Amino acid sequence: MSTTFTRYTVTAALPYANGPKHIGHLAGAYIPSDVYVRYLRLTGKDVIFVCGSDEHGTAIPNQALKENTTSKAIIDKYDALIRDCFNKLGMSFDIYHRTSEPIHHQTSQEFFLALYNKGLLTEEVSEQYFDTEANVFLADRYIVGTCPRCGNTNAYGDQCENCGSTLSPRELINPRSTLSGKTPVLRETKHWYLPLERYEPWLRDWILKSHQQDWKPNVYGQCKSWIEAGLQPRAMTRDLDWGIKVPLPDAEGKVLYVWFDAPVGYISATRALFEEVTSGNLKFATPRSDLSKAKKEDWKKYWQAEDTRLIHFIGKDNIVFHCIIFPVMLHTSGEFIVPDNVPANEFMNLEGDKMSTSRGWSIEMHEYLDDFPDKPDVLRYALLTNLPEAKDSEFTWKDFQAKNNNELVAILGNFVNRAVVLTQKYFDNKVPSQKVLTEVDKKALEELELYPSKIASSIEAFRFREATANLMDLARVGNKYLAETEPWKLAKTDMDRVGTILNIALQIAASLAIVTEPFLPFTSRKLKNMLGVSDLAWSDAGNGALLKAGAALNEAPLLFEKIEDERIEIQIKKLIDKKRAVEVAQQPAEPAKAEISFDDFSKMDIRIGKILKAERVEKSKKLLKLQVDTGIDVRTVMSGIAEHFAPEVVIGKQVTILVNLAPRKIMGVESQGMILMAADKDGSLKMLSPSGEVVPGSQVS
Ligand code: B3M
Ligand code: ZN
Repeated sequence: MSTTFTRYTVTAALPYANGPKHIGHLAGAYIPSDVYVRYLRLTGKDVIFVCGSDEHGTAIPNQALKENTTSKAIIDKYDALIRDCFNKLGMSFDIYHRTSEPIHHQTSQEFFLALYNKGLLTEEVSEQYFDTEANVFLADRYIVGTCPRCGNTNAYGDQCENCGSTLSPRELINPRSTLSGKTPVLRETKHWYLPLERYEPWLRDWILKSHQQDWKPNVYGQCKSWIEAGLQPRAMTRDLDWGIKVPLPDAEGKVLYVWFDAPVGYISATRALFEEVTSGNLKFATPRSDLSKAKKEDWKKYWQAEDTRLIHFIGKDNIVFHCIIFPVMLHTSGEFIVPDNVPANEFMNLEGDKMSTSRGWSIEMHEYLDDFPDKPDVLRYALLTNLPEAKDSEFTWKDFQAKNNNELVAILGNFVNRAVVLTQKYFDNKVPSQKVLTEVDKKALEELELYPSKIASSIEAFRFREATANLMDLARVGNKYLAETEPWKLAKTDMDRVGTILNIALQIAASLAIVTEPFLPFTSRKLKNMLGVSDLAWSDAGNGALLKAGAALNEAPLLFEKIEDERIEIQIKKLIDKKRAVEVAQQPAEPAKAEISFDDFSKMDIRIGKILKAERVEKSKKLLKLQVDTGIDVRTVMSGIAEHFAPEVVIGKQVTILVNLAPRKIMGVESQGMILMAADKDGSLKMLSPSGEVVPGSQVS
């Protein structure tokens, strides 16, 4: 398209505040968007970068149910966690907002009403499951029943976790409500729909015709198949008690669909940014460029002016929402621009398997930062060199280590270090001057000049992997130059020559300080400090005379440090342990045994006893020989708990004992009863002790 853009609105998908986010999310939307925006800022572009927590949808109350707390507590907890991680990883949002904020509720309701008042939404009554006891319509996740495909009796209304089928609540056999356990009834409910099918011609024209060339094939392909499959009306409201109220009189108990309100969140965040900047009260905003002359209403320019370039960074599971549903909303409202590009990434796998927080196979952002707090750039680099841009990619800890040791340390760090340390050694830490240039020098300077535009065009084409590779290649140019010229060998004979070489090496380092900024912002800052430069623009990169002769350099700490095998092995083990722990926790409970009568039960004489003595049994790993005061008598019990409890630990403990079990000979000793234990899912045993000391012989009933 021929539009010339004068400003940019860049968004990164709003993460659901229902749990921690993992490094796959970083690789999908966040690190690429941050590189892009940092680059735009360095080129002097007018750009805002907005993001925030997505705090609605059933994902939030679902998590509250799991953690036995409120939805509000969930969003507060995970918004804070995600916000903190993004910050530590250098995400340079102008604002990181929250969809629970009043300004967002207002913006979403206004948006909905605008469409409603123009008659752009259709009303439809349908039947949905209703829990007559809890008095609510049930979201898909609140209905369980038997899977029609595999017979799993605990399938959810939207999915069976046993066989992986996608389901709808009406397909479940014997549905029951998770709120009351009751069988739900079908009840009529009214919802408002966005008739997507009406926009098919517009979508065909806008996406299939106009963006065939510039959208990534994975994104374009998904849009095409959606459009070609035939678009359907999509409900924009839900029966739910968590979310933004539908602003209509006859919509009691209804909220906006989370995929209606969440993308509007980008607009609300922009409004909030300009409100905060103009009021001087910065709560969610950290404006990165000078907005001091901005007016409150300027947010409109970033969403309504045709010369604004809107770009959404997302993961592939969000394509339909950002390329079809939200654009239709924007377009049909008649007030907003639509995205010019949606450079969605595919998924990043982890050590040979899909990354998944719920299955425990993931590296959460905070887990990484806890273990490598001083290495945000190493993660950024490892992800950038491995982004799932065209197809799914894979993160492995070995690769992470190799990227750090063989590239960041051995190439970039090593080059910068040699240039700076030699300058300290021979030139009192001041930039030496360039004298006569040889062919090798000229070649190095020519290469230096080419790299920034090479990197820039990769970034502009959303090819961040390639851009990162180019960046490291520039450091390679520097290393090669030093290896060829060997200034350390000339120090005795030709100081002019040494000065010229180090000057050129330092010029390359200075350009690296600029071009690393979007990718490795923490490293870039260190490097700039070292070289005593600041406030450089992208256009300064490639300049072979950026550093002036005589300028003083600063302390030169190492930019990167080697990561030893041991640290990597710890991480791999941690991952395996975490997955195992989740599997254990998720094992379903054993099904109930056959029913018994009260008489059956009362035949058992269960008491509280006290262990007086405990000793190991020769030739047995499992048995402890116990003397137990049952209140009736003191008797011997052989108990298979030796692998779980040391004898000295159990002495003096009150335990639950079945006293009228027929005696049995075990390892030649008569055992006169049975100690009752709880077997945890991981196979460990726990004693059943009364919550307060009781008299031995007390009956359990
Ligand atoms: N929260 C889904 C996700 O995190 C959703 C994105 C909203 S972007 C407007 O994948
Ligand atoms: Zn199933």
